[in-house]
Amino acid sequence: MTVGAKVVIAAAVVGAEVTREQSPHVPYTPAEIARAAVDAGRAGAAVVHLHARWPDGRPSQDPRHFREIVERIRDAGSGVVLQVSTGGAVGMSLDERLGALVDGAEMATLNLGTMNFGDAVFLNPRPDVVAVAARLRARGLVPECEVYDAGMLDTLRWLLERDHLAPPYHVQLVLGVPGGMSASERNLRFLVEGLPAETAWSVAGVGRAQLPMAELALALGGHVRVGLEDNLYVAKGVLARGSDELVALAVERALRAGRAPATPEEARALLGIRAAKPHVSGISTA
Ligand code: KMH
Ligand code: ZN
Repeated sequence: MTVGAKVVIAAAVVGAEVTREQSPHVPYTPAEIARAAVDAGRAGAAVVHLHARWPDGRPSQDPRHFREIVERIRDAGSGVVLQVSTGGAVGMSLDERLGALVDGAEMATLNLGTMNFGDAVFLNPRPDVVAVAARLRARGLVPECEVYDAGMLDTLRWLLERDHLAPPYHVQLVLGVPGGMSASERNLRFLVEGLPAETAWSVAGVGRAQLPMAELALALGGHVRVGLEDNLYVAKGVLARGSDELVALAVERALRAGRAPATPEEARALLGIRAAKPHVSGISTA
């Protein structure tokens, strides 16, 4: 790692699993999700990882929801890097999940394997992984490879060897999902050692591991993801009022570690994303 290298802070502002019963601060509507993303950007996030919801909170991969979220973020003047989820929620078909690939997205997730996800199964058979990678390439999106377990790094190498995947790509080490690898220092170090050379990586620790994992990533030269998708609390028993609060804590930790947060433009350069095209609003205010 270059000493003092900038850190890309990503905010996962909603996800598919957390509910308003767990925290009243979970955003549901496109307007709420967009506001959470804009606030996270103001707090120091360079990237926002986006899911959508129906107004009643059910997970949605409906392109209309994603289009509205993207439009609202840009209408608010935010330049954050827009990363959409192709993971969606467990139980969704691959076609449904790919509804998130709307114009304006710059990155999208590529989940590298099937796994238990709590009591459910998150299906990502290898032919589907290859199909998603091809779709992202066709759309010019930078893939963020979601890695939950060590064997998924072998799948990463398999994809690279067969040119299903090529740089630029980014790796998110998601630790602490029940069914995946737990969020421990030993596991993080093991995964980082196993990454292909020159791979940009980040860690997303689930639950109370979020900030400790972020601190470790800062020390090891990685990037960090925080936000309500993975963790609802700023401290034991204290709910975060939004993902921006968690971003602010990550910024504080980053500065303390001598890693200034990257701006969205710096993040685009680090992640190999072409600069975002100028935005012309498509949202009707009527
Ligand atoms: N909701 C999880 C089942 C992604 O965004 O690509 C999958 C997920 C990963 O959140
Ligand atoms: Zn996600």
